Amino acid sequence: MGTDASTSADQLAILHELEKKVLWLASWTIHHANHLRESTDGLKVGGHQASSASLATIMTALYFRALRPQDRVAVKPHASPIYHAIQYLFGRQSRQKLEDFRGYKGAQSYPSRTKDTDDVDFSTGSVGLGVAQTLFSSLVQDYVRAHGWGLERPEGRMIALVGDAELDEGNIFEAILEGWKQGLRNCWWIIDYNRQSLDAVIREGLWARYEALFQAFGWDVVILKYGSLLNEAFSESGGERLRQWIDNCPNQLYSALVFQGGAAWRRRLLDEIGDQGPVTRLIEGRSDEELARLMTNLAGHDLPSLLEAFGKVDHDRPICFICYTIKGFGLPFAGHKDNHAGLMTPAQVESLRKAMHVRPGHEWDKFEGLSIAPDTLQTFLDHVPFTEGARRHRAARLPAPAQLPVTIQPVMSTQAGFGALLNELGREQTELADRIVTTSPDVTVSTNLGPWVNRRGLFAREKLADTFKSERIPSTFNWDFSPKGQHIELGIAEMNLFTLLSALGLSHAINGERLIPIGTLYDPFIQRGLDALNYACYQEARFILVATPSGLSLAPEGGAHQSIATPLIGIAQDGLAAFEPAFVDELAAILVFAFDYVQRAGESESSERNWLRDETGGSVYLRLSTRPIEQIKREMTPELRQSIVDGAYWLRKPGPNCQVVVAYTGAVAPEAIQAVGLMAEDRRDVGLLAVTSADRLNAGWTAAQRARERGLVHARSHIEKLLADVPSHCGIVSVLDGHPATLAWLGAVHGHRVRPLGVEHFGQTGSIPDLYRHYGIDANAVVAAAATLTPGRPIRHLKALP
Ligand SMILES: Cc1ncc(C[n+]2csc(CCOP(=O)(O)OP(=O)(O)O)c2C)c(N)n1
Ligand SMILES: [Mg+2]
Repeated sequence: MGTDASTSADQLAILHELEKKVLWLASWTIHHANHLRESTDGLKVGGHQASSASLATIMTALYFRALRPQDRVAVKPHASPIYHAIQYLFGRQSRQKLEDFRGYKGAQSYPSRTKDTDDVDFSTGSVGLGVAQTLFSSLVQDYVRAHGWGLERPEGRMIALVGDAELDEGNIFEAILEGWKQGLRNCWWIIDYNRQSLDAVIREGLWARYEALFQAFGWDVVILKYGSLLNEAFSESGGERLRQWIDNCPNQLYSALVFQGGAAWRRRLLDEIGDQGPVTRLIEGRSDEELARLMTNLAGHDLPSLLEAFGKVDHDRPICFICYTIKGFGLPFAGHKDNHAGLMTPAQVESLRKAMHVRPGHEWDKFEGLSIAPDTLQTFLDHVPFTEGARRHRAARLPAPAQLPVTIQPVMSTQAGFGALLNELGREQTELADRIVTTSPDVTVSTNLGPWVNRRGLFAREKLADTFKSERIPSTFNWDFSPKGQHIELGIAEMNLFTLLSALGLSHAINGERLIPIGTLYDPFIQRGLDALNYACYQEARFILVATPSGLSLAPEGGAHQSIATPLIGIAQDGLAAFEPAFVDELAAILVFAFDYVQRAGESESSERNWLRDETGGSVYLRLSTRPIEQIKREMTPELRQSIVDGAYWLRKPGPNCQVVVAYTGAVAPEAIQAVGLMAEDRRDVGLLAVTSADRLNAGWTAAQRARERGLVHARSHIEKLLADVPSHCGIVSVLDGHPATLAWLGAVHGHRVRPLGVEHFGQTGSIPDLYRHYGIDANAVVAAAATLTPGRPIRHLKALP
């Protein structure tokens, strides 16, 4: 259905006024941030001014006319001032925040879902990511509706306002391909084809590559090149010649002429196509100002063309609009190739002010200088379709289970445990299980999601049977697709995995329907999609990331596949609670916590128990392994469960005369346990600390210190309590299959000496024992570290190190 057929002349007149106002407010916001605010830090807000002007008309057409409340938009990062200006006119953005643009708690430089308060749908900033996010959000909308949820709400369009240079980012192309595979609908990408990037003017003829590319992947392509003034001129006598000239004009020259203005246009045009006949008349019939206006009347700055193009869409196919625009349109540096960092001088702002009829002191007045009565404008704004309806939704929390049943084999890996746990979940018809969506970039089977997928099926809008099954060819996995399936299979693109997790993990806010997304990949490939992961966390999307195998356990397949830095990513990534369990019962306890944690959205101070702000919730990262290890038969007590979630517990509590503590994380548990055994005769009361989350331990410790510095003298974090009774002369040997810095800080908690063992180099292939010996994280290396760290008699079982 078209958004609406036609726009009346009165409405068009109002939209023209709003277009001017939006450009003024955005320009003034930027000027204010640079020149007028007291706290101006000397860092100029380059980028915004020219980029914003480029999109002013398109965004006016969208927000004041074409959009509906159910539509969701990712706005190109540097158009943020235009976005905030529009929201200001809607009464959803405060003057204070505009005055503080880019300052502390002010309107954000790039639109931010979480930090802005004016209803931003998708954050943008790292170019390319917001664009892809709209595509995946559209797939998630289809997923939700195919499962019969939220059908009472209208379907929205997912729209990205895309910079032309933004299309250089590879993640966009990965997304387009995936969108084609998944039958993408309801997605509009509106390219701001200003033919300029940050540094320069872009290549000639890019539009033709885009057109072919988008069409190849099933998108409609709508090229909006000429505005209504130009189209009228083309129909005049001599107009066709003018059109040919424009079509053949190189981007650089066009930009330069835009910058130079009417007289330069005239000279050039007369030189090149002047004929002393109709063409010359067409040019000479216009003043310099009129000629400049004509030649810059590209469709991206022409409200009637845009309104018509957006209004007449009556289908749900994905559309790429290529809108010709001019970077800096309406401002003095329009078209200049250096304008990305351009800022208007105070004198230039003064002349813009005059042109806009804005009196000094009235710069922020909504209707100042407009020629239509304020009442009429306000009434129009009050009835803009976009604002008439709920936009941000909420969804209730799903009940998370108190525990997860699973049969633990005597020897088992955490990855196998994960598969078994999900298989059990898939067996039960619970609300939680029904809302779980799994996804994986072509490693579904090798990350042990197979049994879950067998139970719950793959998702596709159209049913597609597994031919192997219908042909009765034996296969372990049932690969049936249906609209009720709960696994989204992706191609091998980790960027897409994280962007999809971001979209799934925001479904409660965007679709009002909660999903519990679980994504799996091999741990080293987190780095492949790290910016998209960071972006998902920044948007506060909620998901569970299962990264397996990790560390050296992948090395037999190729030394370059081992992951070293990921435990540090787990510590450093905000919004992501990282765990690395060693045993399957720990994993079960962590998953129980995760199902609840990903749904929390509370506001509270840190809890006195562990000094973590657990009420706010977040996403969860589980670093797992394929290494089968002997499991401990034990009862899962509430205390143990809590300690696992808090990040550590004593597997062997150190005695009062303890000389050495071994602190380990993850798959090296057998080595740590063995080392403690080997030392027992020669070192007293050795302790063994199982660290299930270096991330949470570290965060709690930092928070407790901060609390004490603020006067809360009794604040104690979990790790401080655990290590409180360890004598100060005791040494700590820490060990993990990952970077040693992950646990090295443990010594700073109470001043114990630490020898951190871990993996710093990569590239070797071999069996796990070979590699643990090679990198010095086997039992012997732990014993050697302990012997060196703590005085005492030689440790009998120590062998010479290689
Ligand atoms: C991933 C990433 N790399 C680099 C940048 C820095 N950057 C910001 S805008 C920009 C150029 C954008 O050009 P375009 O998309 O054409 O937008 P325009 O400025 O023309 O409006 C660059 C390189 C960024 N924001 N994100
Ligand atoms: Mg550009």
